[in-house]
Amino acid sequence: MSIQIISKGPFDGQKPGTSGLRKKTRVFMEPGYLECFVQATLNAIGGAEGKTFVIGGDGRFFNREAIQTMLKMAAANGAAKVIVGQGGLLSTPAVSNLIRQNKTDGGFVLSASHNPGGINADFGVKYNVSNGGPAPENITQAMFEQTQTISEYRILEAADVDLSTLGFAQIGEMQVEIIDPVTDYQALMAQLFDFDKIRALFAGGFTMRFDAMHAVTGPYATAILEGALGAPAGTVINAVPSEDFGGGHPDPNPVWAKVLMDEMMSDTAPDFGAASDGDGDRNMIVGRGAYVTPSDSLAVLAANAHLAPGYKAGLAGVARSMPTSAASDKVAERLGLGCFETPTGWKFFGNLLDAGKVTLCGEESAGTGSDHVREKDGLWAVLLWLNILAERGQSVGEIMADHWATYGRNYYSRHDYEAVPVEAANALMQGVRDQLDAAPGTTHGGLVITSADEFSYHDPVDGSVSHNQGLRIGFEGEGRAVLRLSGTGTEGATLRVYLEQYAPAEADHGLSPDVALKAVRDAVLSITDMQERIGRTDPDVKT
Ligand code: VG1
Ligand code: CO
Repeated sequence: MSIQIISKGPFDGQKPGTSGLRKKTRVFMEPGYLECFVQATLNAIGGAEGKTFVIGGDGRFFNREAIQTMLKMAAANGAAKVIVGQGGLLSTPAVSNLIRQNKTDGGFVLSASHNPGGINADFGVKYNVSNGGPAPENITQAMFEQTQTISEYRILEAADVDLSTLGFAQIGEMQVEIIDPVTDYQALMAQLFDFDKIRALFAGGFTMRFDAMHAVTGPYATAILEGALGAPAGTVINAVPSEDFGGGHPDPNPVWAKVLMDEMMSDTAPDFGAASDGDGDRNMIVGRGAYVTPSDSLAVLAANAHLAPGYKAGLAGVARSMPTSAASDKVAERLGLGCFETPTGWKFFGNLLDAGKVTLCGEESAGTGSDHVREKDGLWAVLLWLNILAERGQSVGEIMADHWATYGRNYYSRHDYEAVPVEAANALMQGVRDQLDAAPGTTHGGLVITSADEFSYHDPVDGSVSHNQGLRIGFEGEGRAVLRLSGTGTEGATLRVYLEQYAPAEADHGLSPDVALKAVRDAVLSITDMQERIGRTDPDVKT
């Protein structure tokens, strides 16, 4: 076995986006591409000599090959040990947990999350640091600089490791430990939640459907829901991870999880429905006839988390990403909890969690999590909901109605415009940026603008500042619109428009979101000149 030092070839600088580096699978498969990005990452963290890592992925096409390459590179770079999930599988929250539990130096997740998988679809690599969370901005910046200057990568010429058998293997001087992907994660969940109470709920006839969307949560949900908690077989559907997620988008929202949504809105709906994404860090929550927006879910979890054993002492605070609705702020305000607004992307929650300033975090894109790991965690959110349902003995619909009657309702919707030509998307954003200063006091679509700015985040823990994190426009009557460009797309630009309208506790909470948000949407179409700028006003996906 010999270490090969291979020159970088045509690899160009690459900047990780909102959540790691995401590209077309064929790009990652080009000779040297994955290798250069991995080497740049190892260089950026000061090398791999003597270090320990966790590696696993969501099972998409190219997952196994990429892991073999990365193991040989870790060995050639002097790493002491790598922990890998059996079959190459690990969910993002499971990786975060394993990094923390084993005190490793970091870990890699191979996933493009909710993006589709396959040779003609997407692949991705995320690097997480020793606290278990996504690499913070100073590290992603160092990675980017390395990708621009890298001249060679190191790889061991060695046979592939058999990832199908649990136990230890050796590759050069490096030890590889192949572990069951579910065991440690399940043990953590059993500590946080009242499994006996949830088991009794199912034993009493409570029904549920969990759509794993052919992605990584299948084995986790089957073991925990149908195994440990005794839910009937068939509760978990699409439970076997497939390389192309059954040809769909493993994105847990009413559009991509339509089959589940249709069932939940039908006469034969089970009591509770949920879904999760490709790498298991997101969740969708839906009751019988009652879809719960991710922003509302965060607020309900914040108001009720103390009902679960892991949170019975109460919460230190709640953080939400800036585009997420202010529903959780209303809860924090009333309960006297810390309340934080961060840029999009889980990496911005890490410092707040490490400093003990917040216990729960959430994003409007269906990511919810707590200080139990340093990632969002889909199945965790589902189990917390189950624990709350078991304690309260009410339906999801009743819990939502009660929540709105207490805190008011933040009507909310995100409209995505996909594959917009990059120049047109940038021009639209710049057009709005140019109006920000003069906007307050002006009227658009019949609404008076009360505030307008571009969000900069000042991290209260380390003092770092992140600029250009989205355009915010506030309207009279607690309406709000946010505009930003996605950092995870792989084709053109994706423009995200986030619409919000608050209705106080005593107001009507039964409007359809489209109706409640019409005025804010009209204002956005006006201030962006959307038809002029991108030639359309109808979004591709509404969630
Ligand atoms: C999207 C979401 C964001 C999320 C990110 C990664 O980013 O909006 O909230 O953190 O995906 O999620 P963007 O830049 O496309 O809006 V995922 O599940 O990697 O893990
Ligand atoms: Co994800």
